[in-house]
Amino acid sequence: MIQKYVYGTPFETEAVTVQMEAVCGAPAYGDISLENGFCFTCLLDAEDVVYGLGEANRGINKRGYRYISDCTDDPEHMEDKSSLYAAHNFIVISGTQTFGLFFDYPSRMTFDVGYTRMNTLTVTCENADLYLYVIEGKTPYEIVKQLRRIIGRSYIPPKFAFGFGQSRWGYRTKEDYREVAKGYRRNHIPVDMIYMDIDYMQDYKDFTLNEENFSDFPAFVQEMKEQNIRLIPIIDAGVKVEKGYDVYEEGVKNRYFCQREDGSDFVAAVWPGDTHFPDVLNPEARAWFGDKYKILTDQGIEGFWNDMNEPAIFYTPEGVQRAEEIVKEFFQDTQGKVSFFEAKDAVLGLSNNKEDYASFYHQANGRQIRHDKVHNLFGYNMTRAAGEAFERINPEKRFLMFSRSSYIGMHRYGGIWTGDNKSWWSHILLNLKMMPSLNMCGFLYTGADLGGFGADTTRDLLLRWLALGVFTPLMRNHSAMGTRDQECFRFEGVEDFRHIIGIRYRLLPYLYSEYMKAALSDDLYFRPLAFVYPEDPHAVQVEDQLMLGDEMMIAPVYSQNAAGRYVYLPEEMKFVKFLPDGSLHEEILPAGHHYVKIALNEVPLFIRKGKCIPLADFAECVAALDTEHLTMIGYPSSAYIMYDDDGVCKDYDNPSNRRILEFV
Ligand code: MIG
Repeated sequence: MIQKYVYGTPFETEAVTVQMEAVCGAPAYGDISLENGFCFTCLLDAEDVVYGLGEANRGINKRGYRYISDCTDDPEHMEDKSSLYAAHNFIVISGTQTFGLFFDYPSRMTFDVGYTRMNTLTVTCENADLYLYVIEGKTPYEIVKQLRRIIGRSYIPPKFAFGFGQSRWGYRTKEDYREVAKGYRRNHIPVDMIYMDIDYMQDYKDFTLNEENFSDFPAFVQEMKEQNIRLIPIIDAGVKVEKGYDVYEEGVKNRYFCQREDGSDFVAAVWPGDTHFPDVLNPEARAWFGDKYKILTDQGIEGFWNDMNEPAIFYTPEGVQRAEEIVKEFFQDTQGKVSFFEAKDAVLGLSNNKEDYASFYHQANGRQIRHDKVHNLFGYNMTRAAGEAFERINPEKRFLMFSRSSYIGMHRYGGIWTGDNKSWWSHILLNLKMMPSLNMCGFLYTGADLGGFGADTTRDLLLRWLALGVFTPLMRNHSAMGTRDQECFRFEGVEDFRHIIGIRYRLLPYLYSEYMKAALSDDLYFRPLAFVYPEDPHAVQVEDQLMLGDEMMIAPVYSQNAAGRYVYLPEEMKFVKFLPDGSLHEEILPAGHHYVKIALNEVPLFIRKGKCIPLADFAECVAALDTEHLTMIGYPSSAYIMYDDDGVCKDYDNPSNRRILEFV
């Protein structure tokens, strides 16, 4: 059962798609105070577990820390960070009392999950203008499914998006792209997508191509497609201020950009230098911005990634002025009234500055609203702009779309990648832990930058991370400019990379099938073990293994120089290892703890008792996959219902999409 409560005058975020009447009175759980903004508190019993918060730091169980929903471009994902790129305000308390809470509030919100006081959950925000959805159910899993039912179906990408993608910030010319394509195809390492980062654009102008490097772009897109490789360009939030640039001119003329209080267009410096932000909260401006994607789809592009949409701000002219005064004062008199630290902070604080976010406005829901009051909705609505435009461009066809910033509701229009992680072993584990939480909030098409974005990767780190990426719907190797080359073919022993990525393709019929089943029934693709084994007291402790679909459990290796790892099996399972010679190691393991050996060039998985999964032959791209001739692995005398379709159209409910595969 779900009850909706209303406080003050909430902003309509359209996170929830089902019409519901708000009820009066106090929720059955916790206490609410409206004295100083909004404050929800409730007591937590010692054994209670708190799930949710989607893209957030730390564990699957969120207890013991403080998380702040405040979409931020911060590439340093250290353990002490409380805000990342997204705001997913859904939590489930599981224990003595089991209930879910979705706070539909588009600005900064703090979740103190036993941080200030170990036994207290406190959720606060500045303005008491929000909807609160209180969800009751027997188990956390049931509660999650109920939330999913009211927020609308998760985004479904085209099937090619389940292939492997290579990305790097710094590819500049056609030759750069050809070299990557060649590196993969010559080495027979499967690949389906190569991502285009900001350097493809002319002066970082959205929807343009560098004139010198990308003459006759449609022919180049075609050239890549002939190798079964799709180019996936990035789109940034800020539109460059430049006379004569049509997107800029149209936006200014039609008042489609966010404005300052005095009505002038707000200026934020990002990659292109000065930019204006399209007012994606205004439906008319959103439609206009979305239609711009057609400039690229008309040239054969079938997918995009939306970046910098927190929105990230390097600095503003006003901010520079503020900082300048402080710094000047400091330099004039280093012993005087401005301290060194104040001066330093004035410069470092130029980016993503609170004051800047409080100095521009949107035209939304028929009124003017200051950006900081709806800050967490920008990435959502930028991606919605694209998603709604794709429906106009070609309603029959699926496009690949994922975003950096997001809010619940955006899950209907695209997936997400988890932003600028590092080539750190701990970030493999963070990647793993985020996945089920993201699924709970509706984000199914997700993945991290495999190998790590910042810092130099190592061969073993990349291999281990890929062995997790095999299972994440978005499987992309991406790295930052200035870091060590990270394409798989740059390393010694390319056969190991071919093998591991090849396993992705061999498993793809199953992974795609489970993704589609999850999306079509508002279910989870990744589940914490405790969702599947609620009666098992050990399952809830496991944060480094996940259930994938109904048949599988995964347990990747995430420590350097480890020859294997410990796993916990809540029930008997079949341990399957894909060995580098193409054969399988299969072994039935009883319930309990085990140490399993897993070499760097092996991919482990576990099949649940009495279940089976299909396996395809190796293929170098999704188009070459033979989904007719599948081998079954797992427990004999079982069957699997496989979902499959053409991967392009939206004919999801066609009964012929489902067939029974028997493992005799
Ligand atoms: O300020 O486009 O998260 O994936 O490579 C950095 C360059 C901007 C941040 C994204 C990253 C991308 C990078 N972008």
